[in-house]
Amino acid sequence: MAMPAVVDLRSDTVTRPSSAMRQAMATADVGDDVYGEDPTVNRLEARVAELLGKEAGLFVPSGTMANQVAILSHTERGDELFIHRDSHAYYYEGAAPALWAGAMLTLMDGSEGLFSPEDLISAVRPANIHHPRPRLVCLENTHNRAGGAALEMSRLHPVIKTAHDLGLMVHIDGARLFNAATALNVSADQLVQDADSVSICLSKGLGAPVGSVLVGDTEFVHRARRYRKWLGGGMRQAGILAAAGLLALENRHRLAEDHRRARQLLAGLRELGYQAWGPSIPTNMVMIDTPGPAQPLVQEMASEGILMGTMGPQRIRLVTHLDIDDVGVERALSAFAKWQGASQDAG
Ligand code: TLP
Repeated sequence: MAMPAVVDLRSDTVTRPSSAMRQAMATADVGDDVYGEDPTVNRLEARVAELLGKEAGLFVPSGTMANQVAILSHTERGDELFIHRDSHAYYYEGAAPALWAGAMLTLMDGSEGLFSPEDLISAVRPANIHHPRPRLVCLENTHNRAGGAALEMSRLHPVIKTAHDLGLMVHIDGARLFNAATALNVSADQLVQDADSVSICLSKGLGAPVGSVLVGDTEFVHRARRYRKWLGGGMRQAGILAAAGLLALENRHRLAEDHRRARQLLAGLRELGYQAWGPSIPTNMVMIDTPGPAQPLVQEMASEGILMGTMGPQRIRLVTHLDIDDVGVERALSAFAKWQGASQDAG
């Protein structure tokens, strides 16, 4: 008998390209993108810039490279960058801002991955040769470690305005920006209208195999193009990947389905007695805090074909995406019920 397919809730990065996407990749019109001659890449860059209301775009291999190219393009060595301590560009990018940009990171606190304008004002020190030059604020929407929190404009705007008043630039890591826009019922361009640069990932909930796009004004993207080359991200017939990206953008219209399934998982887990939680405006993630180490539950679930990731020794993350259907949600919940039953019997 065929083994039932694995329900992979580790991340929305695990999706595999559909046959339509593979077909679009196979037939993509391509050229050498380092010469600026790949028509499909050019189309993708223009399309994302248009969707986000910015002048220009740059196709890069990953979300990490998009963030790092943005930081390089906004700063000079020794400049100061203000970022929440739970942000991806600090927490999960292997000290890259220090390695590439030589930036000094000042870590900020605040609920759901966002700090307050007041905290930013107190963190920025006056111009003085003793201090680094304050230069950039990095925000993240949705916020991954905050459980996929969608941050609404009324919360973002005061921070962005304060940053600008203080003479700082603002970059938004919008790896899952379309999830935020969907959950908040606003257009993505509205959500980022005040930001100086924004990156989005095509390879997360949108389902492309590879790729991110960084957008901003023409002059910024010109600088970014140079730094992308610097990091080895100048790709040649990258239209093969951009074709998948263009198709993936259409999947932004179905993200509400992933959010619905995440809500079902959350409700089901709570009913079973798990300490499951989501942020105030949830998207496609559910977190579970475990009373002891998370690993035994992760391993037990894996043996049932349900894969999950951790976000700390006692925290599990579940992410819904294109390849998780209603049956997958049911299968996950029955496996959780089985484990809960077994651990109650043991207790
Ligand atoms: N996030 C991954 C892991 O690295 C944690 C995931 O599974 O969620 N910004 C944000 C907000 C992200 O969540 C990620 C990836 C990135 C940037 C980096 O994207 P890639 O993996 O394309 O470099």
